[in-house]
Amino acid sequence: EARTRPSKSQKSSWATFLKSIASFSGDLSSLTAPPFILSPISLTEFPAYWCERPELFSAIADAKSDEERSILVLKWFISTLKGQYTSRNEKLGSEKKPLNPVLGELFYGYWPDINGRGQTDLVVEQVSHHPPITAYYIANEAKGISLQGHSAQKTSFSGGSIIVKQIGHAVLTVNLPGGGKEEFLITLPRLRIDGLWYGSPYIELAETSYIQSSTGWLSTIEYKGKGYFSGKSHTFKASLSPPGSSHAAHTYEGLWHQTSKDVRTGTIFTDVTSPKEEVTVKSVEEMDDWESRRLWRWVAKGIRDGDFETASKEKSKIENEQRQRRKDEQAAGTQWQLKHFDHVDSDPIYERLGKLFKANPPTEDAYVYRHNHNPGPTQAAASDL
Ligand code: CLR
Repeated sequence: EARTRPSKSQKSSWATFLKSIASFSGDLSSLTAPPFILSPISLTEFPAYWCERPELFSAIADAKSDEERSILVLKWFISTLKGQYTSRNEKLGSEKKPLNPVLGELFYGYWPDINGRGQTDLVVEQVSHHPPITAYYIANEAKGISLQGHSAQKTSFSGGSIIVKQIGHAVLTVNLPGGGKEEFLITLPRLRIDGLWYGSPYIELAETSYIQSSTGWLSTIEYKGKGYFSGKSHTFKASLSPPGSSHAAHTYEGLWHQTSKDVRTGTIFTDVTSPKEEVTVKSVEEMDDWESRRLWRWVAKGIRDGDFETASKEKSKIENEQRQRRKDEQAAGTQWQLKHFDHVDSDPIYERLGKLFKANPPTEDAYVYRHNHNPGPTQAAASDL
């Protein structure tokens, strides 16, 4: 639980790092950061944040109307934000630089079926290394709910903060009791990484994100930090409007990392002050060589033990192996085959639902989960990593 406070010698390496990000824009993952800011966790683990309150995810299936379904989706979404954006500060002392996944890196897990909520399964694959893109599929089959999405980032530096534009989107699909399905297009907020001067970075959310249902209901979520709506950090306001109307039927506001209220009734909307439920994974011994925790095992141990020499030696091994793999593929004229996802240049769901709220950009690519996957020949050689 020790809060990461940089020492004197760390301060000079931090200053050098800050200078390098100030004159940089694009892919932060490629910058070398000072050891004290390194996290032992790979970005492929992050999609698990979507389901750390599994009962809110499964509850979406029990909605009695389109309106109620949109309310429950918004409630679940807001309740994921604390985990997504503040959990490293709680666990590691500050926001840190995650391990940059290799192409083909995998992360699997599940949340068990408790009290009839159904089991929820998670599949994550690193689908690109340059630029880093992570694809995920989360499904509660018993309840007929799934979330498919991908995540990439564009970073820039402004006013002493790192600005992170999230690229990618998620689609939540709900099978309806009477047959048919409802889809929700979820766009992602912009992040600002503050606290850089003090060497203890943390995230603030900014601007607006949307959840557009195929029924027409639309949630518009506005994010503000210190000194805006309420003067507090991590503030949001959300409004939910019915099909074809811009007049809100419901508005909610509060702190996404604590509680929020229904503005009209004054009742509690979200409350994330109780503990969340981390994803269950196999032990490292049982994992495949491409699974994140096994792949990064010795690097992560080095970082955790403060043995950065071992960490960087082990990291170089992985990177060299990857470089060799790319060279071999080039020489053989072959291409890396994704294991669980198919890339599409333009996502028809994004285009169709994005139009309803004038999404910008009007079109985006997507990684579609391949239900009956057939591991390609490249994966057969995975054990020689
Ligand atoms: C990934 C997708 C998740 C939400 C999320 C949370 C934190 C973000 C991360 C995403 C992407 C990588 C990120 C990270 C915070 C810091 C880190 C932007 C969007 C960058 C690469 C590291 C910056 C280094 C500083 C801490 C100095 O759903």
